[in-house]
Amino acid sequence: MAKTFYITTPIYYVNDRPHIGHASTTVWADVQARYRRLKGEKTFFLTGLDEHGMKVQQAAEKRGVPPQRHCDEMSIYFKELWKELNIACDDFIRTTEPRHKAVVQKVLSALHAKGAVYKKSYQGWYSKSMEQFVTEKEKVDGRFPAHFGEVIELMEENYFFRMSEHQAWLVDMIRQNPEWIQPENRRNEILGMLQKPLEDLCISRPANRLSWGIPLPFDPDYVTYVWFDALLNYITGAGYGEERFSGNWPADLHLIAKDILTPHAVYWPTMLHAMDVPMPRKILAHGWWLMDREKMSKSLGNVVRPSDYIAKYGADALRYFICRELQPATDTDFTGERFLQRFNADLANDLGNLVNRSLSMLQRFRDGKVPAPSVPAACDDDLTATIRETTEAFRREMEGVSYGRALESLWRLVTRANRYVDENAPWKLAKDSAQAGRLDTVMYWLIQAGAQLIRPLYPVMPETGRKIAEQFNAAQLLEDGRASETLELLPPGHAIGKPSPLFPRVELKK
Ligand code: ME8
Repeated sequence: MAKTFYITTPIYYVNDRPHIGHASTTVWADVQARYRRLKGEKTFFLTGLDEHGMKVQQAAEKRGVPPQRHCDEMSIYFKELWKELNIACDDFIRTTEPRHKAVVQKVLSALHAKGAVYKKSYQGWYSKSMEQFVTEKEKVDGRFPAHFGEVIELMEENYFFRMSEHQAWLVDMIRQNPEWIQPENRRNEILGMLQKPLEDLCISRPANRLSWGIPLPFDPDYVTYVWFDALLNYITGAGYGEERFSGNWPADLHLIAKDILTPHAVYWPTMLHAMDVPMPRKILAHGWWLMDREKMSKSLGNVVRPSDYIAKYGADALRYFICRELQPATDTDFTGERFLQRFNADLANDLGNLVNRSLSMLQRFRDGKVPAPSVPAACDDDLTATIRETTEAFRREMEGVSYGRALESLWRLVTRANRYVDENAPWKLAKDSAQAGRLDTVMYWLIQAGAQLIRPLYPVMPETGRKIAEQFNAAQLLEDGRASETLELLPPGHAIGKPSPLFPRVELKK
C-alpha cells in the first residue's frame, strides 16, 4: 500500500467557540492537503477536538450541562466553521469517541506492563488552569506569572511516565534531523530546554478531582492526563491497531502553533519511542496572531471571529489573508485594516483586474478564442520566464509550508502580467490592423499567464481557483494528479467562458 501524505492539526479544546487562531492552523493544513492532492499524492488530513480535561469540565459546569452534552454542542461550532471555510478534512476525531478511548487504554496498558509507567507521590505547585504541576524555576520575581492562573500547593499520588529515560535519545534525534522541528528558532528553543534534565511526566489525575477523562485501565481511581490522551489522537485517527495504520503512519506533518510545542516535540516523541512506534516526520509550529501585541486567546477574550469576515468578504479572502500574513517564525498583529488592504490591493486590484481584463479583452478583440502566437518579442520571453520562475518558487515554498513566501512569488507573476498588459496596450494594437499579428501574440501569452495561476491558487482559494478555471473554460487544469512540472498551455482556438469580476473592491471609510 502506498504511503499517504498524513497531515494533522491540533485537536482544539471545546471550552469555547473557535476563533481565528484555530481557523488559521486548520486552513494551513487544508491548503497543504489540497496542494498534495492536486499533485496526485494520496493524502490523509485529520483534525478534531480535545474533549477531556479540567478546562472542558469547568466550561460544562459553568453552562450547567453534562460534559458530554457540552462537547456535542460545541463540536457543532467547529464543524460549521470548517464547512464555511471549505475545510476538506478526511477525518474529524473527537477524543470522547469509543475508538479513541480504546487506543488510549491499549497504549496505557502496554506501557504499564512494560514498566514504563509507575506510581509515586508528589508534592508541588499546581496551576489549576494549566492543569499541571509547575516548578519554582518558573517563578518571575518570586511569583508565578499571570498566565499560570491560580497556583496551589498540592500533594498527590499519581502515575508517571518514565520520560526522562528518553532524553539522550531525543536530543540526538533532534540534532540528527534538523528539519524535524520547524522553524529553526523553535527547534533551538527545544534543544535549549533539553539542556536541563527532563523529568518524568505525570500522566494521571485522581478521578475524585477530575472526573472528565479516560480511566486508567489498571487503576480506575485515576483518569488519564489530558495531554497524554490528546496526543494519541494522531495515531487513533491513522488507524492504530488496524491494517490501514501502516499506510498512514508516520505522520508527515504535525501543524501546531508555538504554544503547544513542548508537548509535541518532547512528550509525543518520547511516548512514541516508548511504544516502539516510528516518529512523525515533521512538526511545524507557527507564530501567534496577536491583538494589540497581546496573544489572541479565549481566556483574554480578545478574539476575532472568522465568521464575521467570511460573511462579508468570503472564505477565500480570509484563507488568503491567513496564508499571506500569519508567519511561521514570528507573531503577527491581526488588524481589520490590514485585511482590507490585502483584499483591495492583492485580490481586487492585482488578481481580480488581471483575470477580468485579460478575459474581457480576449472576448472583445478575438471573439473569446485564444489566437495563435507568432515570433515572441523580448517582453513575451520575459513573461514566460517569469511564469516558469515564479511557479517553480511557489512549489518550493509550498513544500516547505512557507505560504507567505509562496504567495509572494505568485504575485510576482500577477504583477508582471499586469505590467505586460500596460507595456503592450492591447487596446491600442486593436486599433491598428497592421498590428493584428502582434495582438495575437500578446493575447496568447496574456491568457497563458492567467491560466498558469489557476493550479497554484486553488489550494489557498479553492472557490476562486474554480471560478477562474470556469472563466477560462479550463476545469481540466484542476484535475488531481495532473503533471504540474510543465507549462500547460491553452491551445490556439480554445474558447474561454464568460468573464465576471472576482473580488469587488471595498471602499474604505475615511
Ligand atoms: O492546545 N494564533 O487546544 P487549543 C495562532 N487541545 N494560532 C492559535 C492562536 C493564536 N493566537 N490561538 C490558538 C490545545 N491557536 C490542545 C491541543 S493537540 C494534541 C491538543 C491555534 O484549543 C494553534 O493551532 O488551546 C494552537 O496551537 C491551538 O489553536 C491551540 O488550541
